[in-house]
Amino acid sequence: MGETNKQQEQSKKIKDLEAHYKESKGKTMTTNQGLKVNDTNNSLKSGERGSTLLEDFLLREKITNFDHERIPERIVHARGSGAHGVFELYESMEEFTKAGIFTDTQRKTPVFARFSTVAGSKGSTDLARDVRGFAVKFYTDEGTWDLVGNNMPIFFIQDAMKFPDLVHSVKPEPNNEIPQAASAHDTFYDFVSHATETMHNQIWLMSDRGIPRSLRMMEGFGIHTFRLINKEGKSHFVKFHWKPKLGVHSVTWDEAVKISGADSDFHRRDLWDAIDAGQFPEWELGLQIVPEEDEHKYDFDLLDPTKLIPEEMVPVKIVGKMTLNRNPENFFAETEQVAFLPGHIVPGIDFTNDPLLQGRLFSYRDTQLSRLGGPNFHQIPINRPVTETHNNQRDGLMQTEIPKGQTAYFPNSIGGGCPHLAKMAEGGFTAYEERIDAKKVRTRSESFSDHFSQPALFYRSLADWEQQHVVEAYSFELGKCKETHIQERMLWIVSQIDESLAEKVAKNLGLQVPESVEQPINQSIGADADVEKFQPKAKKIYLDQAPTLSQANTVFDTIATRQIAVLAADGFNMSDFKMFSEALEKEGAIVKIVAPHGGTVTCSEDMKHEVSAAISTTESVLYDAIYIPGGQASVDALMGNKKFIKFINEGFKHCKAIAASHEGKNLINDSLVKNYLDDTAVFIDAKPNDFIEAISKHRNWDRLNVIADIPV
Ligand code: HDE
Repeated sequence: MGETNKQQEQSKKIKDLEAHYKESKGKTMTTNQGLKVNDTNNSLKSGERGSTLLEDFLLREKITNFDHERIPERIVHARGSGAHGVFELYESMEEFTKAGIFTDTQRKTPVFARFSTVAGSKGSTDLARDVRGFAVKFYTDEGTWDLVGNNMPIFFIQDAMKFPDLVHSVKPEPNNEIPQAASAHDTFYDFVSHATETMHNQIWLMSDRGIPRSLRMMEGFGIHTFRLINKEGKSHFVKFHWKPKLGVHSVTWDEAVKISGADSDFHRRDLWDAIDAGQFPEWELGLQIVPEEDEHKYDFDLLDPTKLIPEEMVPVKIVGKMTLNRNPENFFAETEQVAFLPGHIVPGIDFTNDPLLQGRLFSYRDTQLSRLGGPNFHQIPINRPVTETHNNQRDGLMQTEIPKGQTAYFPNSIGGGCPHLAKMAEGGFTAYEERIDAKKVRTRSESFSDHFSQPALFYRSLADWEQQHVVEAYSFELGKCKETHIQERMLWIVSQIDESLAEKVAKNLGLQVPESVEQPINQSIGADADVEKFQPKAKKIYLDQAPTLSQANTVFDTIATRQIAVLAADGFNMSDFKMFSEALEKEGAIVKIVAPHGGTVTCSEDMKHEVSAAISTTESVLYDAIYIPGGQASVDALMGNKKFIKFINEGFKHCKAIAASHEGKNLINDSLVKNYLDDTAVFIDAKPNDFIEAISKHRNWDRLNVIADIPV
């Protein structure tokens, strides 16, 4: 289906937005009151060299507007990137839900997605080790549904009450506002080491999931258990999963650090460029459905947001696809002003008593009131539902609608009883009638007390290279802590997940794993809580391994949108270049010439080719693979610039595929790669297909075991 058709399908929201777009091309400049402006360069003065006059309303309007351009950044998830798209359903799920979005396969539901880092400020780097937000606003015919999730299937804490503590601990420390966008500091590990419920999300954060290759290559999760409600009012538990068509891939920490310097907008740019080029990112939506009767069947509590349901126990049923096909017109108006509320659900979807979810239902509306300035934030174009809205809520800051009529209350007769209520049969929302019979208590359920079985399952399920990355991540993060008692406390806690993991990290820190620590958890429960109930227990093994948790088992069948650096200078061999670039581009990869200088380079057939980046302005970490075509003059020129050698060594160290043709191998022979020519992702005078196959594997992680000696 072509782009134009797809865009027509999401036309409801686009049309709505179009009513608000403003195009200044060909227009005369005016003030906000519509006055035509004759001079916007000079203020009104008492004489050519005199002081500025209070009378100057043009200056005042321009400057006051500017003075108020910023709104408070989000307290968490401040840095984000958004895009428009469409959701299409593959098959009706009416057995489980009456939600139109899950029953009407003809429907193309417009969506707006926003991806974010959590801890950093709005201007921080994309490649911080962090959880990523994965929030999707579905503009459905029954009202807006916001699925506000993350790229990891579990959360740090079990109760909303602890969220401010968690966030205060990970944010820059309050005395000196250091460090920015980083969990590697004392306050974070002080907090998490006292609240062991955090350990599951904590170890996911230490894994490669914390440093994605692309926002387009991450999974998304609703995390909480929600409910689906069908026409008969029957409820099923559900967890929501987004599966990227490009697979789940990450960079290495060394790359993440370097990307942050080379291009701190790496993820934002990658998303924008892919959509701009028509290579629309796609995710399939999957449901993990559990019958109500099975609520207590598992070794963990479905209401505990620090637990996932392994796909090996309850498979994910793929039900539809989201395609992001349109970049925003204006970052502030759309990506910054979009307001997601987990409380935005539609008939057929409902909440559970997950105590974290329950707290979120309050927090998000509350935060928008100060972030977006008042109760009318739903009238901002990006937040407007595609359905009509009518109620008796009135006035407030920035009311942009003009409600007509004499009545703003219900019930009424003067207004003809309008707006009237909707029966359930007409789509009226009613909350799921859950039976409640309980005491009012301030406590934690004992069924939430197992903090280590799932982190251990996660670690056991990782491939060797993934485990090695976790060791390195813990060594880095704890190594950055200054307080030895916090490092030791963490080592003991990590040993509860996996002893060998703790031993390896301890060795890197130059410390010992302690035999025990004081009060592992009681500060995180309650002064009078029965601490014994929450002490670490023997881990439950309900699965030996859950292979779906490992990125080693993701999709490896495409090189679409992969960035290939072609190292070339004047005189490069055109037939080599043509053979490789055509084969790569046929598979959807992006071929970019990296040359000793900017502008153009001339090939062996005397044609000029545009240079994508001069070597002085780019780094290997911005590419997925490297190709060096032949051509003596070209290769001689490359060999004269040591940065090309660094580029190759570094690409090799980061386990990327490297290919060279004819004289191109001389450059390889000048690099440290010459010692590893039998590597399965190094190709000398090979066919493009072998190279393509290696790129589709993302990285040759086996290389990690043999290349420790390459300094970069
Ligand atoms: Fe959020 N979270 N959160 N969160 N969250 C916010 O809302 C909050 C939680 C998530 O792109 C804030 O509009 C509390 C879990 C995403 O605009 C704030 C609790 C999950 C985004 C807030 C949580 C998330 C936010 C800041 C514990 C994954 C960005 C600005 C009860 C399921 C959405 C805003 C966007 C944003 C509060 C826990 C995901 C402060 C109190 C669990 C993706 O309201």
